[in-house]
Amino acid sequence: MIASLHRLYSFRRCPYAMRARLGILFAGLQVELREISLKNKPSQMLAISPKGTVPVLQLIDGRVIEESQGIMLWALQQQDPQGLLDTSVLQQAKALIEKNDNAFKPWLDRYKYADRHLEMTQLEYRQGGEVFLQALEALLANKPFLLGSKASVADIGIMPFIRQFASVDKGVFYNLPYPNLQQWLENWLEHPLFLQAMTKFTPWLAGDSTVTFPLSKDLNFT
Ligand SMILES: N[C@@H](CCC(=O)N[C@@H](CS)C(=O)NCC(=O)O)C(=O)O
Repeated sequence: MIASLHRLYSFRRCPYAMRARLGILFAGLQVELREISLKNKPSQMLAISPKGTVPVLQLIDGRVIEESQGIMLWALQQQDPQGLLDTSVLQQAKALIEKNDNAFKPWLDRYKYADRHLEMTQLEYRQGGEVFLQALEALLANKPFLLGSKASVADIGIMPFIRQFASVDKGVFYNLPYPNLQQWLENWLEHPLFLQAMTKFTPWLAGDSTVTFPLSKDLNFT
């Protein structure tokens, strides 16, 4: 019998939900997972978060965190064995995540769905997004992670979006002059906690038995 757990509404392919799941994994927490389908959002999720986006975390005490950054930070504030919230880089990390969400993401969406945004060409959208890629490339010039020699919340908060940018056209991405960023992305794609964050779950239906994330067999005791 599983004691009461915080409950995460998530969608596997959503980059915002990925950063929330990465936060939970790096914190070494376990939550109840409700995988959703964006086309058929559960009424239980909409009741606690009417804006209808994932991820949403419902805490045991009833509080609801309905922004991915908030979930990531909350998880790592509970425990942070790898120091992703290192105070020496935290403000810089938050600023970089804001840039990702507010400046880069709109270019990414238009690059990905250029056929729905005919005001500019796909190349122009890609180049708009590359301004952020260039900034990341410069940060990675002399260190393995965005803000130093170890991972910070900036890496896990931004990585899912760079993955999505690369996936629009991998041939194009890997031919861009950003070798440090390409290597950084490759390293993250192979990271055991990222692989764990991408575990497949079938969408939750009322009455299903509790599913945990990570699955108990995958819990890390390191
Ligand atoms: N600002 C939100 C954005 C989350 C978001 O936009 N998630 C997308 C999926 S990637 C979503 O749920 N969209 C609602 C929909 O497509 O109906 C956050 O950081 O959590």
